[in-house]
Amino acid sequence: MSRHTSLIRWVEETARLTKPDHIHWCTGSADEYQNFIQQMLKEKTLIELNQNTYPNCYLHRSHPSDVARTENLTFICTSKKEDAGPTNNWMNPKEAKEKVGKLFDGCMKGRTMYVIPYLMGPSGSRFSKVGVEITDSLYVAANMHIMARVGQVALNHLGNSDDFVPGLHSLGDLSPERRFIMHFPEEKLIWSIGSGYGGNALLGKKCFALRIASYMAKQEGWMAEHMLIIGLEDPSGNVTYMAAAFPSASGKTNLAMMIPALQDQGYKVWTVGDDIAWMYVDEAGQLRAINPEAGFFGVAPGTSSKTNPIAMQTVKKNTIFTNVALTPNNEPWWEKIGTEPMEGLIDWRGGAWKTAGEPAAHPNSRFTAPAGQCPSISPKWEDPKGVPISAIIFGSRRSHVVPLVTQAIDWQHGVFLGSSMGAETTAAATGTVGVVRRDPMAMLPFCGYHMADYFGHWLDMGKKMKNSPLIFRVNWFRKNDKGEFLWPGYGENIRVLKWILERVQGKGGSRETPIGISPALNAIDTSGLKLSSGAMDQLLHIDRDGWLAGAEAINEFYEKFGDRLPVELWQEHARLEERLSHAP
Ligand code: GTP
Ligand code: SPV
Ligand code: MN
Repeated sequence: MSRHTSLIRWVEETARLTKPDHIHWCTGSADEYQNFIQQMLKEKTLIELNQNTYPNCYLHRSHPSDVARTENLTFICTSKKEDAGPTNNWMNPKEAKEKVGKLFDGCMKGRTMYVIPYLMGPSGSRFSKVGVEITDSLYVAANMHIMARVGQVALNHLGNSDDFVPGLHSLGDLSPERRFIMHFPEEKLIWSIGSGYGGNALLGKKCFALRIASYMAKQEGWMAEHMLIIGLEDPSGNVTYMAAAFPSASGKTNLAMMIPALQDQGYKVWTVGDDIAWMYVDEAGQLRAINPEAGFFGVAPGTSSKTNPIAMQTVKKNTIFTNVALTPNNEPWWEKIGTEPMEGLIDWRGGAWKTAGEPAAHPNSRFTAPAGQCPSISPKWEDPKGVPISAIIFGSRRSHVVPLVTQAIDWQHGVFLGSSMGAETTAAATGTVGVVRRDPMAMLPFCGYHMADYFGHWLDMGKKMKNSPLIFRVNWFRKNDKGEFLWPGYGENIRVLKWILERVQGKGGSRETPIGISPALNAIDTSGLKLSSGAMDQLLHIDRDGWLAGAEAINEFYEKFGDRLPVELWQEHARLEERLSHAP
């Protein structure tokens, strides 16, 4: 099927190593997708959902020990250890290949090997890139059909070039003892074994579009970021594009599909992407972004027709659900979907749900749905030139200290805000949930090289832009003394976006504070919003002691990078401490 010699050679070599019974080259056609579905139904790795209410929707249950990304088993294998940096796990490439190569040896015996050429980014865009994933998982192949542009479109984009990112994936024996997610950025190669879940196994997503792509982006002068992209339409009909980085399970999909409150004022949010942005500076010095993905791999729990009606409509057809619960009516169910758990509910493991206190759906259960069927999808989502970005937003879960919104003083201060962002951990990765760690630009688990060089790259990119986007820090997750969220979030977040838009337009009341530019009193539109008394004050309050402790945590984090940390960031750190020391 393919005339690409290096691709064919890699497929043959891989087949010799993994020894599959059959090789299937994916065409990406609708028929092929249906064949995959039928085969999984037969093998019982997929369950048919209620075809009247959820046409062409299915449920998959992953192995109970394989339900989230495993950061401790994810490695950046650069030839020099220092190039991976202090925030990544590192293994010597030769050692990695020996160790993991043994696991791949014969791992596909009795199985079919699927070869999936795929395109990340719109067809016809010079910023799109080709990957080829080899996998022995039909679930992965079906998900890739939704998440990327699969088949001939990718080979056409490749043309006569050999420039594709190879990714080898096998379920192996699914044992966490023999699970490795390996990246070889210098060769643009990915090897993943022992997991069938999400970002561990759909190699176009975090492995290619972030870890390998961030490395390429640094070399080639562009940016690969863990960001949603939206167009915010204002009452006059103008659309302003924004990109926003939040850590995993911290609100990107929700913000990207928001139905804004303030309906009477006529704001609308258009979805361009919900997880990853590839950005470059155009000839005019304008930052532009494309969404490299073609689908959404979104968190199910918490999604309801109240919080995210657009997502609820998006997953009503052609969707694969993973690790959600199942109702007696064969419909998907999860916590906070909007209905109470019912008699006969089957939990995510496939047993009768009875354990009160235990969630029926896994906290990291997900849906995979085609982006094109999202009711709020932007008319520009496949524009080969991407969309112009006017604001960059950093956000994370912080119960305390971090106010609802702060504007950075300038690009350099914005890079400081992003690089020093603290975030509470979530169920999207294995490990403890709710502990604060530094998660720079929401990229801690996804940067394919030394994080200090990544910060330097951000500073350099700013210098290439004519009108660099304004940078903001937001926090929807601040809590009161009773542990309740102070801010209603979801559609009400438009009130913060409205202020951000006003700042972009040179309006919007503001005041200087030690941590940056805050909204002036009453500059956030709270019309029609029922907040408990004093909530807004608490949301915007600058907790001086909390920030001094925060500055100390940043100090500790920055020190890990030694001399490699750009001096500009130390400067910003010193300025923050200086301003705090003068604050009342
Ligand atoms: P990844 O796909 O892992 O990268 O996650 P994401 O950043 O897209 O997060 P998502 O939008 O899926 O939200 C994750 C969880 O946070 C869901 O349970 C949401 O209901 C919840 N959430 C999202 N936005 C808000 C908000 O504004 N306020 C509150 N309180 N919760 C929110
Ligand atoms: C994330 O964890 O940020 C995700 C889900 O978007 S996964 O594809 O598993 O990385
Ligand atoms: Mn994500």
